Amino acid sequence: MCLDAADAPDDGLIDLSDAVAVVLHLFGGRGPLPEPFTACGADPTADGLDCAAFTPCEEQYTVS
Ligand SMILES: [Ca+2]
Repeated sequence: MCLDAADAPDDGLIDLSDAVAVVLHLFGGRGPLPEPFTACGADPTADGLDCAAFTPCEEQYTVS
């Protein structure tokens, strides 16, 4: 499970604001989501969320 991947605005919480951020990005003309948006990689922001594995990136990037 990769909770970091669900934290769209990178605020360290999983809540409705994540869905709103994605909708605004896709349909509201908002700029890109926080890094590592569009790429595989670690979340550069320290927070309480973890990313043990993210299937689309498993062969490209592994968190140890
Ligand atoms: Ca969030």
